[in-house]
Amino acid sequence: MSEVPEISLRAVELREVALPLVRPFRTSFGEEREKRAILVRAIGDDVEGWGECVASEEPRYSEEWLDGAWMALERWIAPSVLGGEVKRPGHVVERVRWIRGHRMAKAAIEAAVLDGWLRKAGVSLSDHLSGVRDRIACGVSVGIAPTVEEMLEEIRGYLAKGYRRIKMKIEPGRDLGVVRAVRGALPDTPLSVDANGAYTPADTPLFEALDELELMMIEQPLDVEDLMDHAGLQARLNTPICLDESIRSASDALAAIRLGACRIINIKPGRVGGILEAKRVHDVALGSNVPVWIGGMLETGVGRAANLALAAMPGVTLPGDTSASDRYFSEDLTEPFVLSADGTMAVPVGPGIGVEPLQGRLEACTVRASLIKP
Ligand code: NPG
Repeated sequence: MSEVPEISLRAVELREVALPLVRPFRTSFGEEREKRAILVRAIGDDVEGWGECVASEEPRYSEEWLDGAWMALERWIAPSVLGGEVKRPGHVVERVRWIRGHRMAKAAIEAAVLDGWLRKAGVSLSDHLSGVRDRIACGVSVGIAPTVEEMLEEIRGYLAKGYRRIKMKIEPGRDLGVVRAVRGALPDTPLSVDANGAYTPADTPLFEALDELELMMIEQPLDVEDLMDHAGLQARLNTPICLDESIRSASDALAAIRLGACRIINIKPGRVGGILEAKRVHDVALGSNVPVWIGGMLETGVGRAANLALAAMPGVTLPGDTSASDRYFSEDLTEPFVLSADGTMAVPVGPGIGVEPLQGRLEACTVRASLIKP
């Protein structure tokens, strides 16, 4: 960036939004029927920026949950950010460093300040992250369905739209049989599975059986804390293990790679505490020739736009859970993101994340709001 702009942050607005999902999303953690998210608006003197907090309603995916993130933002994070000068996005990280954890909440405010700062500079997030592509390949994540037939019907619908990879959620009892049936019906489709940490090393024979099914990857088979066990399992499998929940920072990524705990990494900015840390995870992986892809947390258009910009980075060589708006919502909060028939989506080119919530939609979806001033 030739000229470094500065912003002067005046206030932070939080909004909780609720949007019905087009179909329930079931994982090994449970089922979601509605998307609830906290949107953060960074209000500067002459510019505004938006970020989305991906904490779910219940602390199942990680320790964070929506109401806890709201409290952390309101009580600690926003006041810390507003308590001193924030002129650049890097200042946000410095100001909240004393607060332990709460990565998803911190990431949302960093994203909002980064968006405002880039809007002022007239630079897109993708350019800021040294993105190398203007369209990205998209995959789709398929929740656990009551029957194989229903799962296959949903998968065929996504393939007809052009999605380039299908990720199936698995849980104990709904795993090998379903995956075998889908692989049998779709021998050439790029398939992966995601266990969200639902298994233990005692399930190694199950993974050895899945290893025969030519999957692109097995995502987060074991517990979030078990890097050593993942290394032991990876040594027994040809299929790459992809880590998601276990990678909470660039330093976790380095440790996992050095231990041989994974051969692929899923990057989610919320999980690692921000877009800037997500870029560091990418850089660590690229330096070790470990492919990465951008995950998804059922984001509205605000979070999705940032994910698409991240997906333009050079090391993101696998299709992500960066699906089109209509996979989640009949009406998004922003102008919808649309999949092309070739299974790609355009990276936003406007300044910052390149999109904003539509005012009417935002008002209609808001369930609570809070304005935090210094
Ligand atoms: O397409 O945004 C999407 C969803 C992708 O499967 C997906 N996300 O474990 O990665 C995951 C899962 C998830 C969703 C986790 C919501 C937590 C909350």
